[in-house]
Amino acid sequence: MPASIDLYVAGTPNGQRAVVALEEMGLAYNLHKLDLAKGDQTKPEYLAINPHGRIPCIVDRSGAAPVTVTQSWAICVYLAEKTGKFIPKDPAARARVLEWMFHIATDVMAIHSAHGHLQRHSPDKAPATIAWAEDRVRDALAYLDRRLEGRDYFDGEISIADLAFYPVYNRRRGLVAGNGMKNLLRWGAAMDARPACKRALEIVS
Ligand SMILES: N[C@@H](CCC(=O)N[C@@H](CS)C(=O)NCC(=O)O)C(=O)O
Repeated sequence: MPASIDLYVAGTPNGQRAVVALEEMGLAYNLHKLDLAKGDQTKPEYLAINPHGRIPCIVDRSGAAPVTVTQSWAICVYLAEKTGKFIPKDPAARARVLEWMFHIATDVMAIHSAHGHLQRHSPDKAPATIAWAEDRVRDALAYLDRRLEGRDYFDGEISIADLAFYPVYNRRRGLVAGNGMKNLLRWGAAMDARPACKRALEIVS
């Protein structure tokens, strides 16, 4: 019998984030891999599900009416609330987890993506611009490293903030190790040791 959640995804950090959440929360799902290079995300059948033509997207048919959620961060929050896992119930603790998750979603992810784009796709590959962006990524990671001093996770127990950052960390292992960010390395080793995290990166690599 098919699972009640359909996941539309590709092997990017944003896509992997949804897989990490589903795998860590132990939810069954039907995997639909899209080939972004071939433009699967622009086909009418996919645009009928997510008119923005982006991955990831889930459709949860477990309730009276289907629930469609786009935006990998919103998917993490939705699944955490659905399962009661990886998000605290106490409002103050919950606010701190969301604070860290949205810090990563905005301040970290924006420059991570921009740097990646400049490096791989910008026509002029201007060295000074790329160096500036890399420095900003390093600065963003260094702040996370400082946050993890004396802490196992971004706030309290492991939460969606940790799950959501893991695919970005996976792409930035070189920068983290190269700059001796020991707290992030310790955190990364703990995340790497989680079977669900490992599985997620293999499912959509
Ligand atoms: N903020 C969104 C970003 C979604 C997004 O841009 N997805 C990219 C892959 S990482 C995509 O679908 N790109 C296809 C395209 O731009 O045509 C999220 O976190 O889900």
